[in-house]
Amino acid sequence: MRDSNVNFSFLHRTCTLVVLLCFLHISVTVFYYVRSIDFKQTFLQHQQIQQDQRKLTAYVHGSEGETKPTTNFPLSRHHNATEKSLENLEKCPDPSPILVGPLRIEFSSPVSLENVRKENPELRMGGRYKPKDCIALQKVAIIIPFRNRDEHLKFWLYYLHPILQRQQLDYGVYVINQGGDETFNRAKLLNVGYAEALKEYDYECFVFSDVDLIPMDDRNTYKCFSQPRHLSVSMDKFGFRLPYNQYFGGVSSMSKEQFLKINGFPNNYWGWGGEDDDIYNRLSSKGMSISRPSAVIGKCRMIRHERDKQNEPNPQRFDRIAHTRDTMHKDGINSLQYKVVNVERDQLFTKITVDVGKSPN
Ligand code: UDH
Ligand code: NGS
Repeated sequence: MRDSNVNFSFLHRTCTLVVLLCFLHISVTVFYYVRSIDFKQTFLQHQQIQQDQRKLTAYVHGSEGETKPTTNFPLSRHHNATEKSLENLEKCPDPSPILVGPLRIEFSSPVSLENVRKENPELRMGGRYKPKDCIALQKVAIIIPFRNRDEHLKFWLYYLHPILQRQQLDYGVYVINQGGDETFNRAKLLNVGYAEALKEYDYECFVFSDVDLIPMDDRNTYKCFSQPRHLSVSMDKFGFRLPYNQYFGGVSSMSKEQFLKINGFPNNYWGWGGEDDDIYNRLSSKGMSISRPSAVIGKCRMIRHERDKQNEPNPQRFDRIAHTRDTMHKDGINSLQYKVVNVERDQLFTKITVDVGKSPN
């Protein structure tokens, strides 16, 4: 009897120990299981934050017109990440360190716009670009007066987009197409370009470029200076020199302030000639001087062409440029009237077709 009691007590203790051990084992297992879930969640959260920040950086570099990425993350976290990305961007160096200098420009083989689009993948709809890694020194609208010069425009886009990107500008290309077949009016189209570009973005600088002029050196930066700038100073067709000292045709740039100081450009020069001299007169009457690159950096090529239809020499031009000082305050950006007929947004440009009316004579 005593023996069986001892056996029972031994068995009881053994069982209690086994139960305790099992309990301990389960507790330890549960403890580690719970910890592993915790860790997994933290890891996933971390990954999600990183992803979120990446999206945000892309957004900061993206277009103003783009829709914001929608994420479910708290606003405060977004906010911090935005501040950080913007803080990290510094102003682009001036001059741009990625310029290459003299360029070979020729017009013998035709250009395919599809190739130009492929070769410039960083362009955004409307011919817009800004550098990814730094804040561009200037926001520049490039305005091209246009009608019926598609082949020239292809060369312009082919050569200029890579140059403008190397110049690290925050830019947009606006082709202002005169609709209808009335006499051409270059200066009025340039006024329209100024007004339309400003509706789209807070541009501070305006470059006015003929469609058939290509710079031969990318150090000729398409931006604005403390004085109005004449950029096409050394054209092949003039033997790489100025045709006369006051010449302001071809390609020029003006800040918004400079442009407004002269009340923009004249609207009443119908046909070829004189409007660029009128602009020169406006600038000099306001005490401004013309800034220019050197004859070496300012070299450019013109695509040879015949005189366009409906752009005959304007017989009134000499009389008009003799009276710029009297007329400039009532004829200019303050009296501009036109109708937008169509807007086409391509990866390489924004083409705005306008009705600018016709000459009263
Ligand atoms: N433009 C057009 N379409 C036209 C007329 C002018 O797009 O029908 C634009 C274009 O951007 C051009 C600019 O306006 O580059 C200036 O016009 P232009 O090229 O006619 O002026 P330019 O002084 O030539 O360069 C004048 C004609 C020269 C004829 C020479 C014949 N050998
Ligand atoms: C001047 C014209 C300008 C013109 C310049 C160059 O005579 O408008 O020639 O012309 N001024 C007048 O006619 C008053 S070009 O050789 O490029 O055709 O820009």
